[in-house]
Amino acid sequence: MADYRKMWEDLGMDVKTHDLLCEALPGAVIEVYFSQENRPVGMDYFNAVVAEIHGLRPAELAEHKKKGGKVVGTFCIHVPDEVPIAAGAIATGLCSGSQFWVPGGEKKLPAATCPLIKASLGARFDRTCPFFRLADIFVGETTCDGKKKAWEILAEDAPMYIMDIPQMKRKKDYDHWKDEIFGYIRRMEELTGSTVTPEKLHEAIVLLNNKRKALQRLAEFRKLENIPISGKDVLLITQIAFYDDPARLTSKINALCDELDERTRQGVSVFRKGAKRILLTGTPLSIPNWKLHHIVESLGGAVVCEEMCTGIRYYEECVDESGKTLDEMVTALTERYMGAIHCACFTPNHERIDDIKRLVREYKADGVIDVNLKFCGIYDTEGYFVERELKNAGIPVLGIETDYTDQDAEQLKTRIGAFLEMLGN
Ligand code: BJ8
Repeated sequence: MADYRKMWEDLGMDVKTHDLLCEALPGAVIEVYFSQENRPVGMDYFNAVVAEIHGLRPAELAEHKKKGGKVVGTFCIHVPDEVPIAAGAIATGLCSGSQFWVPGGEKKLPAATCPLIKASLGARFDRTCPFFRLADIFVGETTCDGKKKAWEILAEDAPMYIMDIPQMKRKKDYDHWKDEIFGYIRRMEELTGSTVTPEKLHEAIVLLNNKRKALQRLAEFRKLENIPISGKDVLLITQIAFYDDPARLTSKINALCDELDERTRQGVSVFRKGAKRILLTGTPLSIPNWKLHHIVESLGGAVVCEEMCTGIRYYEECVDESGKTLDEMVTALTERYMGAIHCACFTPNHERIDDIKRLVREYKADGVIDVNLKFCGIYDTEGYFVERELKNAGIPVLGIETDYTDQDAEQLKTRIGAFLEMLGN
């Protein structure tokens, strides 16, 4: 494993944390979570990327900065990565999924804040995540109250740009989001000194659509009776897609899919026959949050789909590539980044429930687990409709609330185990 201590020092970070991660990550991550038998060989790349998450990709970002390039950190899938890419910057997802950063966040935020927000602030203020040190600017959005206020605190320590996402999806809301995307283009041009031309924006749209298409291809394998890859592996790949180089990642996913094609021809499944198929819906599962997939699949179930931002919402819809002018392209981005994402921050949000029902059919799910991160009020409240509508449609559903600690692992095992048993696992 490469030594990234020098880079950590240069970034003003705690080298002891670096050593701790070096020791803990490969052991804890690969051996505990990803040591299933019969894993596709194509997962080796993703293992390496996650095992060296504290250095491998950050070193590439540092290199880009040395050459005068900029790095843009984002927290939400409503924010179009095409814009910084078209301006010559690197866009990287920053949502944090580990308890490791939460106590740092609690120094600044009320304890009754969702762990995703606390971990994000903790990672920045405690100087324990290189991505949070390498970003030249953070792009926040006004999706939920916790985030809105957290951005004000983060702005005391780092340059922030805030995008105002509407709460409804009326014509004037689309117009507003389009204006916001134009504002984002101007801010990125100012940051990088490069103009976002129609040619560059088109290139960025195609680049990211290719990533989406590769992820869509991967998801198709989960619809099969014999599923050649675990849900945990697909989740890991999706999480890595938020920060890895998009062109390289696309080729690695496609290479893995070629291997999965061959497995499919041979009828290989990583699950035992009759494993109950579970769809997860709810709040995002940011890296390295694999808790629920690990529990479901260790108990003999198969996670076949995530109706989440770290799942189908991230890649199911492509951006229309037919636009010729900047205005047409920004309209296409508006449609994709507002119209096609059914986050609980919108009211009403019945499209999300329609999506879940459709995905249950497409992925032949036997049951749904509605996951809520503790203190996320909007998803928790929307759970009322989600669970009622699924029950009315005859779809078994289990609602759970969790955080990043392992304190509830035993309780979750019992509840999820009982749910799988009820489904006939
Ligand atoms: S589009 S889900 S990535 S906002 S879990 S921070 S909502 S209190 S993450 Fe999200 Fe964009 Fe929506 Fe997706 Fe707030 Fe809830 Fe925490 Fe959340």
